[in-house]
Amino acid sequence: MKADLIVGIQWGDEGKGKMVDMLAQNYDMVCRSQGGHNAGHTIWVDGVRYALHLIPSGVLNPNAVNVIGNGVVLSPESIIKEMEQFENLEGRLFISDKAHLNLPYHAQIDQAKEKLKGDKAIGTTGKGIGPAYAEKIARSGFRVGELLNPNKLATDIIEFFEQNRAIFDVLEIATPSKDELEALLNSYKEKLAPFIANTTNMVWKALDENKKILLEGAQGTLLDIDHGTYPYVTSSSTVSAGACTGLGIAPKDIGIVTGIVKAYTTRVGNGPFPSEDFGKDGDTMADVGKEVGTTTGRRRRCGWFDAVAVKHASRLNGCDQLSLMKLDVLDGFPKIKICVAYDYNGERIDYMPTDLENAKAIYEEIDGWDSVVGCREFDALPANAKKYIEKIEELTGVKVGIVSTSPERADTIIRG
Ligand code: 2SA
Ligand code: MG
Repeated sequence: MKADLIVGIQWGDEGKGKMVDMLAQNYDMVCRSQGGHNAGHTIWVDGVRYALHLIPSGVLNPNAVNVIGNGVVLSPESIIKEMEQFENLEGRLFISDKAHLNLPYHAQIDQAKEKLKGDKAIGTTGKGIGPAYAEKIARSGFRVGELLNPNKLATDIIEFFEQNRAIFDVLEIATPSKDELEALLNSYKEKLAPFIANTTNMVWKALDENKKILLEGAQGTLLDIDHGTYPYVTSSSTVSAGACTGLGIAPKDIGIVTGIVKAYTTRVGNGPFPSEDFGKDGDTMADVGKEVGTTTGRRRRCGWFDAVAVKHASRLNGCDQLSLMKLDVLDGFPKIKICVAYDYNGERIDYMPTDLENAKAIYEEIDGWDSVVGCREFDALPANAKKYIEKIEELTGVKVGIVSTSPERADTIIRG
């Protein structure tokens, strides 16, 4: 059996949480392959709020096994706190021994570098994601498996600080004391050792045994380190191909790819965003859509649906279908704009240029609708909402297979 994949198509926060939570009920295994605790979503079950950052969403399905793959950067502190929300995780949660550690000094480096950049700052979550991946690529990082030998790891980390003394001095980051570091790493080992595993073999076995596997993407395609709006991106491969390297599976192991898109667009952090709306409409989207980051509490920038970007991202990921989220947030707008092309240095183009900051959105407008809240069948939607969805399909060339009409799990249209 092949593994199904959920991927964010815009700049993150598309509403993957709702979809993954819904779908996780039907899967035997749910895997994360990239990112770290910069990701975040909230899930409500029976009136209880769960905040997830690193633990895959399958944790709320007692029968699912959850895997954190080698492509993730793992903050022990963050995951230990997250784990406290759940009981009996042993045997249901596994962390790759090859995942890289995101340690407290990575967040210090991240924040110090952002400060030095001034108005050129990326607008990171400040969680140390970039520095942890930078060390991985520079081959000087530390991996989760090394937590099993905490005293040796402490020695190696202190040595790393000594080798990089000049850089740490500029960033005003002190070398941790050996005793404190050993105590910290020992406490991580105590909590995490039962969960550390060779997850690659586990995923292969599950594939061979025809288990149903869901691959859960974090952040979004336009934040991809290679294909996103560099340098205003995150530091991992957020596209579907990243799930292969981030878990150790082959491209042919991937089954249905569902791209999650919001019915409008949002972005947190800096960087180009051609269809951003700086007026009243953008504010309405932010208010009605409660567009505030779950990890950092930052207000998200808002704008119209960018069909050029979604078409581009759908191709990168090989999307079989799109899942259109938060359609209800557009309720009551008299006119709805949709970005159909860009004005790029005076020329009309229908593709995403590398220097997106030089692209200006060209819009088409359609008439709005009263309300889609609670619609559970395509035919129950107002005529203009149907037109909007069909327009998206026409412009992107991808079928909209799922439509979400409220935050409620049941308020979802699944089209046959
Ligand atoms: P980083 O911290 O190095 O990954 O930041 C680099 C850029 O990636 C963006 N980024 C995100 N964008 C949307 N959602 C994310 N997760 C949180 C959430 C964000 C939050 O789910 O709400 O709570 O603020 C996420 N993570 C990283 C980031 O804004 C930078 O543009
Ligand atoms: Mg989020």
